Amino acid sequence: MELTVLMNKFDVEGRLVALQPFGSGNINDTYLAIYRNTFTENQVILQRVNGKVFPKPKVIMGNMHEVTRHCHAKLEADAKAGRDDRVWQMPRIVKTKSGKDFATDENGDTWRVITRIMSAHAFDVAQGPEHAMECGSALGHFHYLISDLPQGSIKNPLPGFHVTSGYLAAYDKTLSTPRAKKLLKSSMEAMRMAKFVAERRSLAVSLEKAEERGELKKRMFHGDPKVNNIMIDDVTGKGTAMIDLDTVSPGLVHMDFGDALRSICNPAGEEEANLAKVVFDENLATAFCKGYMREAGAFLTAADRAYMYDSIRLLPFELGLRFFQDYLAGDVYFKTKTPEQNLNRARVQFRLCESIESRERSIRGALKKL
Ligand code: GN1
Ligand code: MG
Repeated sequence: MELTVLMNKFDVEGRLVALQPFGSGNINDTYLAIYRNTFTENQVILQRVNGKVFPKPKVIMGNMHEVTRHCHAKLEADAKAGRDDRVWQMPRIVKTKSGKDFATDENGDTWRVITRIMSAHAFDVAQGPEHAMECGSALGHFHYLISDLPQGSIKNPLPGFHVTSGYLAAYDKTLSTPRAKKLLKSSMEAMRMAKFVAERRSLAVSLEKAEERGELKKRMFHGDPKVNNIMIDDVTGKGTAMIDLDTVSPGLVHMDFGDALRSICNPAGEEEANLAKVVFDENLATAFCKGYMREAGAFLTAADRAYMYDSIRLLPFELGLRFFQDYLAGDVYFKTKTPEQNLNRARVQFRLCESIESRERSIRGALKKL
Protein backbone atom coordinates (compact mmCIF):
# COMPACT_ATOMS: atom_id res chain seq x y z
CA MET A 1 0.00 0.00 0.00
CA GLU A 2 1.26 3.49 -0.79
CA LEU A 3 2.26 5.35 2.36
CA THR A 4 -0.02 8.25 1.50
CA VAL A 5 -2.98 5.88 1.10
CA LEU A 6 -2.17 4.38 4.47
CA MET A 7 -1.79 7.77 6.07
CA ASN A 8 -5.19 8.72 4.70
CA LYS A 9 -6.78 6.03 6.88
CA PHE A 10 -5.94 8.14 9.95
CA ASP A 11 -7.93 11.04 11.24
CA VAL A 12 -5.60 14.04 11.01
CA GLU A 13 -6.84 17.53 10.26
CA GLY A 14 -5.48 19.34 7.19
CA ARG A 15 -3.90 18.29 3.92
CA LEU A 16 -0.85 16.00 3.83
CA VAL A 17 2.07 18.07 2.51
CA ALA A 18 5.09 15.96 3.49
CA LEU A 19 5.79 12.35 4.41
CA GLN A 20 9.41 11.36 4.99
CA PRO A 21 11.55 8.80 6.86
CA PHE A 22 12.31 9.92 10.39
CA GLY A 23 14.55 9.05 13.34
CA SER A 24 17.17 6.36 13.80
CA GLY A 25 15.37 3.39 15.40
CA ASN A 26 16.76 -0.12 14.93
CA ILE A 27 13.38 -1.87 14.95
CA ASN A 28 10.26 -0.11 13.60
CA ASP A 29 9.95 1.93 10.36
CA THR A 30 9.21 5.55 11.23
CA TYR A 31 7.99 8.50 9.12
CA LEU A 32 7.12 12.11 9.82
CA ALA A 33 3.87 13.35 8.26
CA ILE A 34 3.09 17.06 8.03
CA TYR A 35 -0.48 18.28 7.53
CA ARG A 36 -1.43 21.89 6.85
CA ASN A 37 -4.57 23.93 6.55
CA THR A 38 -4.99 27.67 5.96
CA PHE A 39 -4.17 28.54 9.55
CA THR A 40 -1.99 25.89 11.11
CA GLU A 41 0.06 22.72 10.85
CA ASN A 42 -0.16 19.24 12.38
CA GLN A 43 2.87 16.97 12.63
CA VAL A 44 2.40 13.30 13.38
CA ILE A 45 4.54 10.16 13.38
CA LEU A 46 3.58 7.16 11.23
CA GLN A 47 5.11 3.83 12.23
CA ARG A 48 5.05 0.27 11.02
CA VAL A 49 5.34 -2.00 14.05
CA ASN A 50 8.04 -4.56 13.24
CA GLY A 51 6.10 -7.82 13.19
CA LYS A 52 9.27 -9.93 13.24
CA VAL A 53 10.38 -8.41 16.55
CA PHE A 54 6.92 -7.95 18.07
CA PRO A 55 5.03 -11.15 17.24
CA LYS A 56 1.78 -9.65 18.56
CA PRO A 57 1.49 -6.05 17.33
CA LYS A 58 -2.07 -5.88 18.65
CA VAL A 59 -0.71 -6.50 22.14
CA ILE A 60 1.72 -3.63 21.61
CA MET A 61 -1.12 -1.31 20.65
CA GLY A 62 -3.35 -2.47 23.50
CA ASN A 63 -0.50 -1.75 25.93
CA MET A 64 0.13 1.66 24.39
CA HIS A 65 -3.54 2.47 24.84
CA GLU A 66 -3.36 1.58 28.55
CA VAL A 67 -0.05 3.34 29.19
CA THR A 68 -1.06 6.59 27.51
CA ARG A 69 -4.52 6.59 29.14
CA HIS A 70 -3.01 6.14 32.59
CA CYS A 71 -0.20 8.65 32.13
CA HIS A 72 -2.25 11.34 30.37
CA ALA A 73 -4.73 11.39 33.25
CA LYS A 74 -1.92 11.68 35.78
CA LEU A 75 -0.11 14.34 33.74
CA GLU A 76 -3.24 16.43 33.47
CA ALA A 77 -4.03 16.15 37.17
CA ASP A 78 -0.44 17.14 38.07
CA ALA A 79 -0.50 20.07 35.63
CA LYS A 80 -3.74 21.31 37.16
CA ALA A 81 -2.24 21.02 40.64
CA GLY A 82 0.81 22.96 39.45
CA ARG A 83 3.02 20.14 40.73
CA ASP A 84 5.90 20.63 38.30
CA ASP A 85 8.26 23.28 36.99
CA ARG A 86 7.39 22.36 33.40
CA VAL A 87 4.75 20.76 31.19
CA TRP A 88 5.68 17.08 30.97
CA GLN A 89 4.34 15.52 27.79
CA MET A 90 3.56 12.14 26.26
CA PRO A 91 2.53 11.31 22.68
CA ARG A 92 -1.11 10.46 22.02
CA ILE A 93 -2.43 7.75 19.71
CA VAL A 94 -4.14 9.23 16.64
CA LYS A 95 -7.17 7.10 15.77
CA THR A 96 -8.08 5.84 12.32
CA LYS A 97 -11.12 7.36 10.65
CA SER A 98 -13.03 4.29 11.82
CA GLY A 99 -12.01 4.94 15.43
CA LYS A 100 -9.30 2.29 15.82
CA ASP A 101 -5.85 2.63 17.39
CA PHE A 102 -4.08 1.18 14.32
CA ALA A 103 -4.52 0.21 10.67
CA THR A 104 -3.51 -3.01 8.91
CA ASP A 105 -2.10 -3.12 5.37
CA GLU A 106 -2.52 -5.83 2.71
CA ASN A 107 0.49 -7.75 4.10
CA GLY A 108 -1.08 -7.86 7.55
CA ASP A 109 1.43 -5.32 8.90
CA THR A 110 0.30 -3.04 11.73
CA TRP A 111 0.60 0.74 11.26
CA ARG A 112 -0.02 3.41 13.86
CA VAL A 113 0.05 7.17 14.07
CA ILE A 114 1.05 9.09 17.17
CA THR A 115 1.36 12.81 17.80
CA ARG A 116 4.80 14.39 17.56
CA ILE A 117 6.09 16.24 20.62
CA MET A 118 6.59 19.69 19.09
CA SER A 119 9.44 22.14 19.72
CA ALA A 120 11.49 19.31 21.15
CA HIS A 121 14.20 16.94 19.92
CA ALA A 122 16.00 13.81 20.96
CA PHE A 123 19.75 13.43 20.37
CA ASP A 124 21.74 10.34 19.39
CA VAL A 125 24.45 11.17 21.93
CA ALA A 126 24.61 13.18 25.14
CA GLN A 127 25.32 16.87 24.57
CA GLY A 128 26.90 17.48 27.98
CA PRO A 129 26.17 17.23 31.72
CA GLU A 130 23.07 19.44 31.60
CA HIS A 131 21.55 17.30 28.90
CA ALA A 132 22.47 14.14 30.83
CA MET A 133 20.79 15.54 33.95
CA GLU A 134 17.61 16.32 32.01
CA CYS A 135 17.64 12.77 30.64
CA GLY A 136 17.82 11.54 34.23
CA SER A 137 14.90 13.73 35.27
CA ALA A 138 12.83 12.56 32.30
CA LEU A 139 13.41 8.88 33.08
CA GLY A 140 12.82 9.41 36.81
CA HIS A 141 9.60 11.27 36.11
CA PHE A 142 8.50 8.55 33.69
CA HIS A 143 9.10 5.93 36.40
CA TYR A 144 6.92 8.01 38.72
CA LEU A 145 4.20 8.20 36.04
CA ILE A 146 4.06 4.45 35.43
CA SER A 147 4.72 3.41 39.03
CA ASP A 148 1.00 2.95 39.76
CA LEU A 149 0.02 1.54 36.37
CA PRO A 150 -1.51 -1.82 37.38
CA GLN A 151 0.85 -4.61 36.25
CA GLY A 152 -2.14 -6.70 35.19
CA SER A 153 -3.27 -4.10 32.65
CA ILE A 154 -0.17 -4.71 30.50
CA LYS A 155 0.43 -7.85 28.42
CA ASN A 156 3.99 -9.07 27.84
CA PRO A 157 5.07 -7.10 24.74
CA LEU A 158 8.17 -9.10 23.96
CA PRO A 159 8.73 -12.38 25.80
CA GLY A 160 12.37 -12.70 26.85
CA PHE A 161 13.11 -8.97 26.61
CA HIS A 162 15.95 -8.04 28.99
CA VAL A 163 16.24 -11.59 30.28
CA THR A 164 20.02 -11.90 30.00
CA SER A 165 20.05 -15.66 30.65
CA GLY A 166 17.70 -16.06 27.68
CA TYR A 167 20.01 -14.01 25.45
CA LEU A 168 22.91 -16.22 26.58
CA ALA A 169 20.91 -19.33 25.69
CA ALA A 170 20.05 -17.92 22.24
CA TYR A 171 23.70 -17.04 21.74
CA ASP A 172 24.81 -20.58 22.67
CA LYS A 173 22.35 -22.00 20.15
CA THR A 174 23.62 -19.67 17.45
CA LEU A 175 27.25 -20.55 18.24
CA SER A 176 26.60 -24.14 17.26
CA THR A 177 25.34 -23.25 13.75
CA PRO A 178 27.68 -23.72 10.75
CA ARG A 179 27.32 -20.06 9.85
CA ALA A 180 28.49 -18.84 13.27
CA LYS A 181 31.30 -21.38 13.39
CA LYS A 182 32.57 -20.14 10.02
CA LEU A 183 32.38 -16.48 11.05
CA LEU A 184 34.23 -17.17 14.28
CA LYS A 185 36.96 -19.17 12.52
CA SER A 186 37.61 -16.42 10.02
CA SER A 187 37.75 -13.50 12.45
CA MET A 188 40.14 -12.95 15.35
CA GLU A 189 37.91 -10.11 16.50
CA ALA A 190 34.85 -12.34 16.71
CA MET A 191 36.88 -14.94 18.62
CA ARG A 192 38.02 -12.29 21.08
CA MET A 193 34.41 -11.25 21.60
CA ALA A 194 33.28 -14.82 22.19
CA LYS A 195 35.95 -15.02 24.90
CA PHE A 196 34.70 -11.75 26.38
CA VAL A 197 31.22 -13.24 26.71
CA ALA A 198 32.49 -16.53 28.13
CA GLU A 199 34.36 -14.71 30.90
CA ARG A 200 31.27 -12.86 32.09
CA ARG A 201 28.54 -15.49 32.02
CA SER A 202 28.02 -15.79 35.77
CA LEU A 203 28.02 -12.04 36.37
CA ALA A 204 25.49 -11.56 33.61
CA VAL A 205 22.75 -13.14 35.72
CA SER A 206 23.36 -11.23 38.96
CA LEU A 207 20.13 -9.19 38.70
CA GLU A 208 18.06 -12.25 37.75
CA LYS A 209 19.44 -14.08 40.78
CA ALA A 210 18.66 -11.11 43.05
CA GLU A 211 15.11 -11.15 41.75
CA GLU A 212 14.80 -14.91 42.35
CA ARG A 213 15.97 -14.39 45.92
CA GLY A 214 13.29 -11.73 46.33
CA GLU A 215 15.79 -8.91 46.88
CA LEU A 216 14.62 -7.04 43.81
CA LYS A 217 10.99 -6.68 42.75
CA LYS A 218 9.48 -6.07 39.37
CA ARG A 219 7.99 -2.62 38.77
CA MET A 220 6.89 -0.94 35.61
CA PHE A 221 9.79 -0.09 33.34
CA HIS A 222 10.20 1.61 29.97
CA GLY A 223 12.48 -1.02 28.46
CA ASP A 224 14.29 1.19 25.96
CA PRO A 225 15.23 4.52 27.60
CA LYS A 226 18.24 5.27 25.43
CA VAL A 227 19.22 8.87 24.83
CA ASN A 228 17.37 9.21 21.54
CA ASN A 229 14.11 8.18 23.17
CA ILE A 230 14.25 11.16 25.55
CA MET A 231 12.76 14.37 24.19
CA ILE A 232 14.33 17.68 25.21
CA ASP A 233 12.50 21.00 24.92
CA ASP A 234 14.14 23.21 22.24
CA VAL A 235 13.38 26.39 24.14
CA THR A 236 14.21 25.53 27.76
CA GLY A 237 16.61 22.60 27.29
CA LYS A 238 14.56 20.61 29.82
CA GLY A 239 13.41 17.02 29.44
CA THR A 240 9.80 16.94 28.29
CA ALA A 241 8.83 13.39 27.29
CA MET A 242 9.90 9.78 27.00
CA ILE A 243 9.00 8.26 23.65
CA ASP A 244 9.01 4.72 22.20
CA LEU A 245 6.54 3.17 24.62
CA ASP A 246 6.43 -0.30 23.02
CA THR A 247 8.20 -2.13 25.81
CA VAL A 248 6.62 -0.50 28.88
CA SER A 249 5.88 -3.52 31.08
CA PRO A 250 6.68 -5.08 34.45
CA GLY A 251 10.44 -5.47 34.85
CA LEU A 252 13.38 -4.31 36.93
CA VAL A 253 13.85 -0.54 36.87
CA HIS A 254 17.56 -1.39 36.99
CA MET A 255 17.29 -2.39 33.35
CA ASP A 256 16.17 1.14 32.51
CA PHE A 257 18.78 2.72 34.75
CA GLY A 258 21.61 0.69 33.20
CA ASP A 259 20.31 1.11 29.66
CA ALA A 260 19.99 4.88 29.97
CA LEU A 261 23.51 5.15 31.41
CA ARG A 262 25.13 2.90 28.79
CA SER A 263 23.62 5.17 26.16
CA ILE A 264 24.08 8.60 27.79
CA CYS A 265 27.58 8.05 29.18
CA ASN A 266 29.03 6.95 25.84
CA PRO A 267 29.44 10.23 23.95
CA ALA A 268 30.88 8.35 20.96
CA GLY A 269 27.48 6.76 20.31
CA GLU A 270 26.44 3.22 19.38
CA GLU A 271 27.94 3.22 15.89
CA GLU A 272 31.49 4.49 16.60
CA ALA A 273 34.16 2.73 14.53
CA ASN A 274 37.14 3.96 16.57
CA LEU A 275 37.03 2.01 19.82
CA ALA A 276 39.56 4.35 21.44
CA LYS A 277 36.78 6.93 21.60
CA VAL A 278 34.41 4.66 23.52
CA VAL A 279 34.69 5.43 27.23
CA PHE A 280 32.23 5.57 30.10
CA ASP A 281 32.02 9.26 31.02
CA GLU A 282 31.57 9.48 34.80
CA ASN A 283 30.74 13.18 34.74
CA LEU A 284 27.78 12.47 32.51
CA ALA A 285 26.81 9.57 34.79
CA THR A 286 26.86 11.77 37.89
CA ALA A 287 24.73 14.40 36.13
CA PHE A 288 22.23 11.78 34.92
CA CYS A 289 21.95 10.27 38.42
CA LYS A 290 21.35 13.68 39.97
CA GLY A 291 18.39 14.26 37.66
CA TYR A 292 17.09 10.71 38.08
CA MET A 293 17.29 10.75 41.88
CA ARG A 294 15.50 14.06 42.10
CA GLU A 295 12.45 12.49 40.48
CA ALA A 296 12.71 8.83 41.51
CA GLY A 297 15.05 8.65 44.51
CA ALA A 298 12.16 8.42 46.95
CA PHE A 299 10.99 5.01 45.81
CA LEU A 300 14.35 3.26 45.59
CA THR A 301 14.99 0.72 48.35
CA ALA A 302 18.38 -0.06 49.87
CA ALA A 303 18.45 -3.29 47.82
CA ASP A 304 17.63 -1.32 44.66
CA ARG A 305 20.61 0.88 45.34
CA ALA A 306 22.89 -2.06 46.11
CA TYR A 307 22.42 -3.41 42.56
CA MET A 308 22.90 -0.16 40.67
CA TYR A 309 26.52 -0.81 39.77
CA ASP A 310 25.64 -4.28 38.48
CA SER A 311 22.98 -2.78 36.24
CA ILE A 312 25.40 -0.21 34.81
CA ARG A 313 27.79 -2.99 33.93
CA LEU A 314 25.15 -5.46 32.78
CA LEU A 315 23.29 -3.43 30.16
CA PRO A 316 26.21 -2.77 27.77
CA PHE A 317 27.15 -6.44 28.16
CA GLU A 318 23.60 -7.56 27.38
CA LEU A 319 23.18 -5.26 24.37
CA GLY A 320 26.62 -6.21 23.06
CA LEU A 321 25.64 -9.86 23.40
CA ARG A 322 22.37 -9.22 21.51
CA PHE A 323 24.20 -7.41 18.68
CA PHE A 324 26.89 -10.09 18.52
CA GLN A 325 24.35 -12.92 18.47
CA ASP A 326 22.45 -11.16 15.70
CA TYR A 327 25.66 -10.72 13.69
CA LEU A 328 26.44 -14.45 14.02
CA ALA A 329 22.84 -15.35 13.14
CA GLY A 330 22.85 -13.24 9.96
CA ASP A 331 21.33 -9.90 11.06
CA VAL A 332 17.77 -11.06 11.59
CA TYR A 333 16.71 -8.77 14.46
CA PHE A 334 18.38 -5.34 14.34
CA LYS A 335 18.22 -3.34 11.12
CA THR A 336 21.62 -3.03 9.44
CA LYS A 337 23.03 -1.08 6.51
CA THR A 338 26.39 -2.86 6.24
CA PRO A 339 27.38 -6.52 6.81
CA GLU A 340 29.65 -5.83 9.81
CA GLN A 341 27.41 -3.25 11.47
CA ASN A 342 26.09 -5.53 14.21
CA LEU A 343 29.62 -6.80 14.89
CA ASN A 344 30.84 -3.25 15.30
CA ARG A 345 27.89 -2.29 17.49
CA ALA A 346 28.76 -5.25 19.72
CA ARG A 347 32.43 -4.17 19.89
CA VAL A 348 31.32 -0.72 21.05
CA GLN A 349 29.12 -2.11 23.84
CA PHE A 350 31.79 -4.57 25.02
CA ARG A 351 34.38 -1.77 25.03
CA LEU A 352 31.98 0.31 27.12
CA CYS A 353 31.52 -2.60 29.51
CA GLU A 354 35.31 -2.86 29.93
CA SER A 355 35.52 0.85 30.52
CA ILE A 356 32.90 0.52 33.29
CA GLU A 357 34.74 -2.43 34.84
CA SER A 358 37.99 -0.46 34.96
CA ARG A 359 36.17 2.34 36.82
CA GLU A 360 34.27 0.10 39.22
CA ARG A 361 35.65 1.58 42.45
CA SER A 362 35.03 5.11 41.39
CA ILE A 363 31.51 4.39 40.06
CA ARG A 364 30.55 2.51 43.24
CA GLY A 365 31.90 5.41 45.31
CA ALA A 366 29.83 7.93 43.36
CA LEU A 367 26.70 5.76 43.65
CA LYS A 368 27.07 5.62 47.45
CA LYS A 369 26.92 9.41 47.61
CA LEU A 370 23.56 9.59 45.82
C1 GN1 B 1 16.35 -1.27 19.84
O1 GN1 B 1 13.53 0.78 19.26
P1 GN1 B 1 15.00 0.98 19.14
O2 GN1 B 1 15.49 0.77 17.78
O3 GN1 B 1 15.36 2.29 19.75
C2 GN1 B 1 16.07 -2.31 20.91
C3 GN1 B 1 16.66 -1.88 22.25
C4 GN1 B 1 18.14 -1.57 22.10
C5 GN1 B 1 18.34 -0.52 21.00
C6 GN1 B 1 19.80 -0.25 20.75
C7 GN1 B 1 12.62 -3.81 21.14
O4 GN1 B 1 15.66 -0.07 20.16
O5 GN1 B 1 16.50 -2.91 23.20
O6 GN1 B 1 18.69 -1.11 23.30
O7 GN1 B 1 17.74 -0.97 19.76
N1 GN1 B 1 14.63 -2.51 21.06
C8 GN1 B 1 14.08 -3.74 21.03
O8 GN1 B 1 19.94 0.83 19.92
O9 GN1 B 1 14.75 -4.75 20.90
MG1 MG C 1 12.36 0.68 20.78
